[in-house]
Amino acid sequence: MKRLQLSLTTIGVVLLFSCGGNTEKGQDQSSAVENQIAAPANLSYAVINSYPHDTAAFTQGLEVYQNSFFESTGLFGRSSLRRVDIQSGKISKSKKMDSLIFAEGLTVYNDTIYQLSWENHLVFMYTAKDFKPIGQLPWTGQGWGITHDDNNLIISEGSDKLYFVEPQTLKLKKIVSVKDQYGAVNNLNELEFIDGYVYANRWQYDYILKIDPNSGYVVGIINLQDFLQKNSRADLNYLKKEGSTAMQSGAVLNGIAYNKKEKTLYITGKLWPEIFEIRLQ
Ligand SMILES: [Ca+2]
Repeated sequence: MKRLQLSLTTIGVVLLFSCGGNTEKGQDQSSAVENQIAAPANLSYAVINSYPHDTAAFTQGLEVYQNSFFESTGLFGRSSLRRVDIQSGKISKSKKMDSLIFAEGLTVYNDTIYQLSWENHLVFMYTAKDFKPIGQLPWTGQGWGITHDDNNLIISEGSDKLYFVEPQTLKLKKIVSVKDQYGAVNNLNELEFIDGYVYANRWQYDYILKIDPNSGYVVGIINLQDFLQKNSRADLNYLKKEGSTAMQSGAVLNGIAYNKKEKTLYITGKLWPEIFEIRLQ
C-alpha cells in the first residue's frame, strides 16, 4: 500500500513538471541515482604464499620499495621504521622512534619516506636509502594511514575522509569522503594505491575496501574474515594471552603492500606471525 501511494505521488510530480524540457521526473531520477550507491563487488582472491613477520611488530604501515618491505610499527616506546627482507622477514635496517612518538602509516614517495604519527601531529621524513632524517611537517589531525598516487600523498585519520596533500608541504589539495550503499565509511586506516584505486583497511573490520578516489565510492571489498586463523601455519595461542598487547588492542588486520611486478598484494596485521601474498582473481 505504501509503495502504491509513493508511485501515485511520483506520477503527480511527473505530471506537474512534464511541460519543462528537463522534467522533474528526470531530476528526481538522477538525485535518486546519486543517493543509491551500488553494493561493492566481492573481490575473490587466492592465497599464493606467506612469509614470516615479526610478532612484536604492531604494524601500522606496509609498502614495497626496491624489493623490500618498508614497515612502520606503532605503540609508545615500541614505534619503529624498518626495512625488511620479503622472503625471510629479517630486518635489514631499523630506526627506533622516540618513546613519546606513536608511529602510524608510511609511504615512500620520490625516494623519501613519509611516516605518520598518531596524535603527535607530525609527519616524519627520511631518505629511503639510509633512513637519514630530512625534516618533519605538522599535521593537524590524527595520522592513521598513508599512501600516494603520482602527485599526491593520501592520508587517512580514522574517519571516512581521505586527504590528498601536496608531498613537499602537506598542503591540502582535496578531501574525498568515502561511502558505500549504507553511507559514510569511517575508521579508514592503512592504505595502498593500486592501479588508480585506494585500497584501505578499516580498523577492526576483517576486510579491505577498494575505493574510487574520484567519487569516494567503495567499489569492491576483499573479505578477509578469519583470514589469519584459516591460513596461518603458526601457533596463534600467543594472541589470546591475557593482558597482552594483542588482547588489549587487537591483533587486527592492518597492512597492505603492492607488488607491482607480480600484481599481488601483501597483507598482514598488527602482531601477526606472517605476511600473506594474495592475488585478486
Ligand atoms: Ca600500504
